[in-house]
Amino acid sequence: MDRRTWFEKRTYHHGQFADIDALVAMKKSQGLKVSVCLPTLNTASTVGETIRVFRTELVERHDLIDQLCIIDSRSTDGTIDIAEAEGAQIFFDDEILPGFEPGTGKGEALWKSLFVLDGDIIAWVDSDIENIHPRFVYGIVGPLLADLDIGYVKAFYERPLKDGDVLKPTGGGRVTELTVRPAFNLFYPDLAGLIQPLSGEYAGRRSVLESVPFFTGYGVETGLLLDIYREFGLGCIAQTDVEIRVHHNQTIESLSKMSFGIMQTLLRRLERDGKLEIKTEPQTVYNTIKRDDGDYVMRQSDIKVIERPPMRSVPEYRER
Ligand SMILES: Nc1nc2c(ncn2[C@@H]2O[C@H](COP(=O)(O)OP(=O)(O)O)[C@@H](O)[C@H]2O)c(=O)[nH]1
Ligand SMILES: [Mg+2]
Repeated sequence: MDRRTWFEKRTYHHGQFADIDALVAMKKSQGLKVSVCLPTLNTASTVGETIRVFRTELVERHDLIDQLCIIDSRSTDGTIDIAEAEGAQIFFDDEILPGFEPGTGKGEALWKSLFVLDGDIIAWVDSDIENIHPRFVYGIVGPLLADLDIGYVKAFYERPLKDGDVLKPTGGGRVTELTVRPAFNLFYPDLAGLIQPLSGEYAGRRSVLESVPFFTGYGVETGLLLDIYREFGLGCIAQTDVEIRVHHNQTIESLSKMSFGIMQTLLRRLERDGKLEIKTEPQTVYNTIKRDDGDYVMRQSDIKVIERPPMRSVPEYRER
């Protein structure tokens, strides 16, 4: 499928899937189960409402979600108690597959969650969304139920940027525009039609998700796109407009670190895909410079992205 055709055929709007009972009927006739999992790390102010909305609308009122859970990395702000009180199942990534060298960050949590989730269709939704709505789930699950050729669906939206108390309509998604989109245009132009390649809301068939590696940290979204594209082709990927998403905008320093992890992912894939030869091992120590009382100080942190193997190659998973 060429990229223009892809853009026309594989770009949806959440409104096309708003008849949730019709989705439930498709789910049942196909004999599928849907798991929704929220990665959580200190998102106490938003996780409760997210679970409540999904539970009341998509578990109780309509039978779309069969498993609703969080995958947590030891939140300390009450996230876990709130999630439990709202009825979510709780998983901790550090308790899953303890035989692997420890990894960190969002990608580690998602990969581990694949080990414990039951669904044939799995949707991950960020837990820091401030304008949560059921469309963040049915918008990305809908295309998978409606079209068997689709294996992976990403949400896209406008990204407002909070500036103090002012909410500017655009300007969010800075890492997308400054790192991932330029890189895709340079080396993977087929993927340039993805409107929000880094969106944190995506759903996939287990058969697809268990076949690809996962990168730890913030490299996970970029890695999944590149690997699903390579293994299954552009036609397997779709995107759904879920309109506006408001979340916690990170500082430019945090985004700089995020970009560092994503660039590690991109470089590894460029090399594997024969697009670039890297002659030195990329460094994983990130130096940031801070202004402290009129002086500049240099700080170091280690941001190492690890590539986790496809889940279906893990013996414990196959046993399960
Ligand atoms: N379990 C887990 N979740 C994480 C971790 N890091 C981030 N998250 C969650 O992943 C989602 C996206 O992370 P966030 O920092 O908001 O990234 P951004 O939206 O790209 O700025 C949020 O719901 C976070 O709570 C982690 O180390 N472990
Ligand atoms: Mg966020």
